[in-house]
Formats: sequence, structure tokens, C-alpha cells
Amino acid sequence: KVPSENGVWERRTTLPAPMFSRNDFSVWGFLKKCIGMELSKITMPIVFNEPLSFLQRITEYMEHTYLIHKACTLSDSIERMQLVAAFAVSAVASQWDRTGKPFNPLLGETFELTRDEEGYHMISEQVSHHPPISAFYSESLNQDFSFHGSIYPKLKLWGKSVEAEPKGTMTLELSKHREAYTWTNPMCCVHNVILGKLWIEQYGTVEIVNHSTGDKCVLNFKPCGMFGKELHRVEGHIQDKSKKKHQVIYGKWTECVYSIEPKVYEVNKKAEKKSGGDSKKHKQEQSTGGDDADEMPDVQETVTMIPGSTLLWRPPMTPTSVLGDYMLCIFSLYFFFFLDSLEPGMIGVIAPTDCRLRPDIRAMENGDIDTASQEKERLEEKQRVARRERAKDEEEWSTRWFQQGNNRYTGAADWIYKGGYFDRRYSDLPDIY
Ligand code: CLR
Repeated sequence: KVPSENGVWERRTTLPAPMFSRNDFSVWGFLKKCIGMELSKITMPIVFNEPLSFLQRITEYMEHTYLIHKACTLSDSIERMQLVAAFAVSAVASQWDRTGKPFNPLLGETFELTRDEEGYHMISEQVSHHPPISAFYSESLNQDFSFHGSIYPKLKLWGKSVEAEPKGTMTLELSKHREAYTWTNPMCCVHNVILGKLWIEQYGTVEIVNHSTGDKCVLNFKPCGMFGKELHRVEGHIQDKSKKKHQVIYGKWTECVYSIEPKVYEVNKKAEKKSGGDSKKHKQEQSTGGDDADEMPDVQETVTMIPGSTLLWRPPMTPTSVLGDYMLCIFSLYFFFFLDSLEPGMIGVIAPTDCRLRPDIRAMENGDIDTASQEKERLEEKQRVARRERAKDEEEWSTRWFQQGNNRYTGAADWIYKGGYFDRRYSDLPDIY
């Protein structure tokens, strides 16, 4: 927040400093030395970073929390599933055009987000350094829901792209309905790390399970395909435990999510085929093998709304120009801006491990790249020294707000919130900055 004329603090609407252009730096120049290495162990030059910690980047899952609030008010479980599906799609929507690398969180780093107006708060902690694992827990202030999970981004360098598999289970619990939903996020691929313009694709099947009713929503995040026709497209359906199809879900994760009755959807599809809507007459050569860049297909086609559909979600659009050379595009700048803003009321309230207090990220946000770079090195060295000290004393690192366990619903390995963060008795916190 920034002070306005009458002395009241208002949320900021711009970033403190514009960023330099990344165009002069080649990602490949660094990556070629790293072939065959585990990507999480590579220290990339800071120019490829965006001034956010990975903990803040995953907090963007919460941008459209109103969908969960809405789901809580519905009495029909299929209708609730529709909104949960829309939430799962909306959660990854901010990835569009976000090719900056967030800062790797330090072990023990935390990020708190308290949004009184939106009725929830969230706490996340870096619980492991190698492999990097971030755990998060959010709940509504009126105890209607909790949404929690952990993310271990497994990165792979394929010829021209970096593929990130976000390992970890998302769990959403709606207390009034005694329901729990689980799913795993789709794959994320960053194209053209060798040459060309970086762009992001998300693909894979996301299966949302309602563990109380046995309802399922199977969502297919489509790979962009040969003509780019499927770029950003999401399609799927909701079925009950007897496998009866109830609703079809369709749209794009960058644009909108609709739901419609399966019968109406099928009729429409058939009609579209008859009219030769998507003829595949001219086969085009696929460009995966060649040396040239995989350009992002032009996204000309917007989603056609089939009559009878219900709109479940649409992201609020904001002009990207405000961000200047940050070269990221985000639907709701508002959300991004306050993710990293250190408001006066927060000092002394947020935990001393909160990434808002990280000097390297702060320096980068202020446009001071040299300080950012020096500070980043200092923090990483401090972390290494601490680890060596622990090894010498045969001491194990203990996580502060989460503990390793199994997901209650799926049995998969998970990180469980121990509670207590919001009591704000921050004893035993490591000194990581
Ligand atoms: C996407 C949403 C998933 C969780 C997740 C895991 C890994 C993240 C990815 C998200 C976004 C893109 C990401 C990736 C790790 C590295 C990659 C931040 C948040 C960046 C863009 C790679 C940049 C490196 C190039 C400059 C080479 O649910």
C-alpha cells in the first residue's frame, strides 16, 4: 500500500521500478552448459527472474477464491463440482505469458497472505530444499473451506523446452458439506529456451475426485496440437459414481470455462463436424524435429459459446502495459501487486521468515539488479553454511508449520499443516536472511 493524500494507505497500482529488457540475454547461453544436470540445482542469472518467490507464485492459485465461496452455498453436489472444476482451471490461469523465473525459496522461508475482504488467509512454507517442496494451507475466515497441498516442481530440460511437472496433491475441503476434493495440477511447459520467444503451455489430464460422493470431474488440458487449434483449450466432463455423465465442461484456461448438458454438447459437435467446421485437409509438417523455434501459434480463435451453456468463470482482464518491461502479463495486476507489497501494518506482524522481507527480491523489485544479485548470493551461501553446520552436528532440519504425512483421502505423500501460524507466536524460527 502507498500513502495517499489524506494519509490513508492504499493498495499500490504500479511497481516501484520498471525492469530492464531481457531481450539481450540468451537463456540458452546458460542452459547449454547444464545439459543432463538436475535443473533445480542450477543457479540461473538473476536477469531471468521475476521479483517473486516461488511461494508467492503458487499463492496465485487463490486468485479466484470467490468460486469456492460460491460452491459452498450450493446444495447440489454436481453444481458444486462445476465450480470446483472452474476453480482448478482458474488456479493455473495466471501462468499465461509468465516466463520469468520466480526466486527459489530458501529452506524455512514462508509466505503469508491475509485477505480479509476475500475472507481467507493462506500460509506457505518451503519444507524441503533438495528436492524443492513448497507446502501451503489456506482456509476461509468463517471456516467454510480449507484448501491445501504441496508442490514439488520436477523440471526436465527437453531439447527446446523446459517441462515442469507440479507433483503434489491439491485438497479442497468444504466443511458444511463434509466434502473433500483432490486433484493434481497439469504439466507446464516453457517453450523456446534455445531461441525464439518464450511461451507457456499447460497440458495433461486433471482428475478431480469428490471423496464423499464418488463424483469425478475429468478435465483434459489440451496440448496445442499441430495447427495450434487446441491451444489453451480445456475440455472434460463430470460423472457420478455410477459413471453417468452429468455435465460437459469446456473453455480455455486463459479465457473462460463453461458447463453444458452432455446431450446438447454432442448434438452441437455433430452439427459442427457436418458443416466441415474443422476439416483436417491440409496436413502440415510438424516442427518438433527441426532446429527452428517452436513459435507460439497465434491465438485467433476465441471460445464459441454453445447455446444453453452456463458461464462458470472468466478472468478479469487488465492491460499489460502497466507492467512495462516486466514482460509478464497477468489477468489481475491487482493480485500481483499486493502479493509482494510490504504494507506498513505487516511489519512486526508477518513472520520474520516471510519472503516479503527477502532483501534480494526487494532489491530486484526496486530495480537494483546488482544489489539483488549480491544479496541472492549471500542468502544462498548463508543457507549452505547452515546446512554444513547441521551436518556437522548431525542435526536434522525441522519444518516449522507443516509436517510430513499422508493425504487423508488419497494416501499419497503430503505435507500437513500443524496449525498455529495465525496465533503469531513465532518461536523457533530460523534466521535465514
Ligand atoms: C505452473 C503452475 C503449476 C506449478 C508450477 C510449477 C513449476 C513452475 C510453473 C508452475 C510455472 C513456470 C515455472 C515453473 C518452474 C520454472 C518455470 C516458474 C508455477 C519458469 C518459467 C522457468 C523459467 C526458466 C527459463 C528462463 C529457462 O501448478
